[in-house]
Amino acid sequence: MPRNATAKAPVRKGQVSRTTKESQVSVELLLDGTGKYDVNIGNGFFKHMLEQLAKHGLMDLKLSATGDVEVGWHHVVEDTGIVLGRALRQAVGEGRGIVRIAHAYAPLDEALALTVVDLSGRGYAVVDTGLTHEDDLGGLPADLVRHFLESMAREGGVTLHVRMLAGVNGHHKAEAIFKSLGRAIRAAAKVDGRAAGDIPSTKGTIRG
Ligand SMILES: [Mn+2]
Repeated sequence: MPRNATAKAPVRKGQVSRTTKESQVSVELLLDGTGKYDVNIGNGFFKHMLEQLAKHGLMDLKLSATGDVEVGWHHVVEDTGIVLGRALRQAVGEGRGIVRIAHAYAPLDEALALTVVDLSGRGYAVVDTGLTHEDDLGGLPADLVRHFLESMAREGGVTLHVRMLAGVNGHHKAEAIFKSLGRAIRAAAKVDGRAAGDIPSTKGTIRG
């Protein structure tokens, strides 16, 4: 019998809370979930985006975020990216046996987004959302999508590349990004049985 054949796989979970003078954010993330979500963030559009991430990532996500929205959505959205990134990093852990590098295309009507992730422990982002100031994201400034992705990648130890390959409508473009991000993370975090629990790096660590 192979070693650990009867041992239960570890629960890959991240649980992080962060309170500052600008925001209070808490995240519970189950990597091997079924796409259930319970998202409480005052912005309806951004809630919709985070739900896409959970649903298409097959991650169970419990998230609540509040803050100084009287100055705009900047702090709450950025800080949500920070905490979600930390929770993801915690859930990935040593990354034993994971695929590590994966990509996903997601269309939404005329919009087509490509996301490539490397769960490398190296937080870096090159993000082209294709969004402009004219795009109507239900009260969310479009540039905060980029800021969120960059914050999440940095804190999550994720190397992230996002490209908008086609698109006209702002809502479609943003939603295509979050769907492709969810699917790319899902594919990268998947455990490949052939990797036999190895850490997927010749360096021996993806912990940065
Ligand atoms: Mn900022």
